[in-house]
Amino acid sequence: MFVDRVKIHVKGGDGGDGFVSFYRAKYITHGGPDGGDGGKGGSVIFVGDDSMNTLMDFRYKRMFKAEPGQAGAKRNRFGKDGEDIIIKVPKGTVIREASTNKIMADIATSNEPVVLIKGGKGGRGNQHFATPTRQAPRYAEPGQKSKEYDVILELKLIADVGLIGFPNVGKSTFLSMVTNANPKIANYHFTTLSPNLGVVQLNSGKDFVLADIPGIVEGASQGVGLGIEFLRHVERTKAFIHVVDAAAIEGDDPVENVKKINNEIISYNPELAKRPQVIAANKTDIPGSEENVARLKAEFEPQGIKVIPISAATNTGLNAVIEEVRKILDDYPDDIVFEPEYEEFDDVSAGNEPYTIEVFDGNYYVVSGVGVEKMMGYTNLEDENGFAFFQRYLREKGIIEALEKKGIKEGDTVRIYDLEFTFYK
Ligand SMILES: Nc1nc2c(ncn2[C@@H]2O[C@H](COP(=O)(O)OP(=O)(O)OP(=O)(O)O)[C@@H](O)[C@H]2O)c(=O)[nH]1
Ligand SMILES: [Mg+2]
Repeated sequence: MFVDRVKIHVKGGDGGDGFVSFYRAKYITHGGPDGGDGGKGGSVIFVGDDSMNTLMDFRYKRMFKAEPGQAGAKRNRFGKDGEDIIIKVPKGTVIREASTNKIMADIATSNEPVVLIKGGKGGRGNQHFATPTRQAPRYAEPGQKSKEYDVILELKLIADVGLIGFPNVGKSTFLSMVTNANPKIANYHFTTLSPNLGVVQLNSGKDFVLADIPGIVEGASQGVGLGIEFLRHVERTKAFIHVVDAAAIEGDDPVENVKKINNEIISYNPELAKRPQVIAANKTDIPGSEENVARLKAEFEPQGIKVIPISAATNTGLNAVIEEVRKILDDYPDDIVFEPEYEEFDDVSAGNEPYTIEVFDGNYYVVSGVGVEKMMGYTNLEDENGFAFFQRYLREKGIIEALEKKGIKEGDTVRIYDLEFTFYK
């Protein structure tokens, strides 16, 4: 079975919490802080695998979690790092965030692993928070939370050229004649039930991959039939061979048929209008097809689309089509890769990020939350202006007010991730 779209759940490992403890031994009553750091959480990593052709493996297993980091422990012991989870997918798999449908990554051609979700950092133990005035800190950093998402995996086959056209026009016959593929061929619609790939081998060594895209009918882009399931596979192809039945065996008009298929493709994805195509006017071994070939030429050649009469069944004219397509590919050397559209903080609607304030010893205030952490990443706190900017942010977000409600006084300490400062009005 050809499975090319699945929804799965992925979760990064949270960082382990830092630990609060104090050195204890016989005769030593007030030992220094010795709470160890938490371990780093595991990351969610995707890698393209040449031996996979479908997403079938994901039909039964849908939860993928990296291991969390372990908490630190007394006597400066570190928590163990969580293991990464490595998810193998066929090359050509696009990963989308399910609720926004935005592209997070494209596991296209590279063999490099892609980190989709980073594991959370481990929190630091209380030994890091001792200062001359605070020798027994009862604060340790919590582990950083990682993220989790529902994602959609979508396989977009990696083929250079797509064979498109109505059912029964001879696409599979074409594929079988010019490549090593061995598809089923029969005189009825929907003989081919899933996309097929074949390699066109050329003496020049400039081989290319050809995909037979079945199932495109009128309305396919709106979900009629199975066509929409297969349309995604034309998105990476750099050119189309548009096969049409020039003998009009089924009585419909070849010129209209070409227009209908092109409309479906463009309404599926308007970008596809830019892909060059060659029209392969097939079944010209059948008498009476000359007139339709002439009509196709009159209609499409003025638009710059070549019409080449062929007979796939008798292997006539196929080389001319291949040569024409090879020329087009020479002008489009790069693979089509989908750029990520999803930003890590997209899920946080600006302005109402939640934050938390914890109070230790009545004078040590710890602020945390994804919004503040992000803001700190944006600001250069070493710089005076940067620090003023950050203070303004705290005021505007109501964090200063919230600290005051919790009872903060002048001279108390505020800690926000790596930043520690004394509170003054
Ligand atoms: N006379 C003639 N018949 C052909 C030619 N090419 C294909 N056919 C016949 O047309 C019918 C359909 O061919 P297929 O290659 O299965 O067509 P397809 O476009 O792959 O069809 P689906 O998989 O159903 O979408 C078969 O009976 C073929 O033998 C040709 O050049 N001349
Ligand atoms: Mg077929």
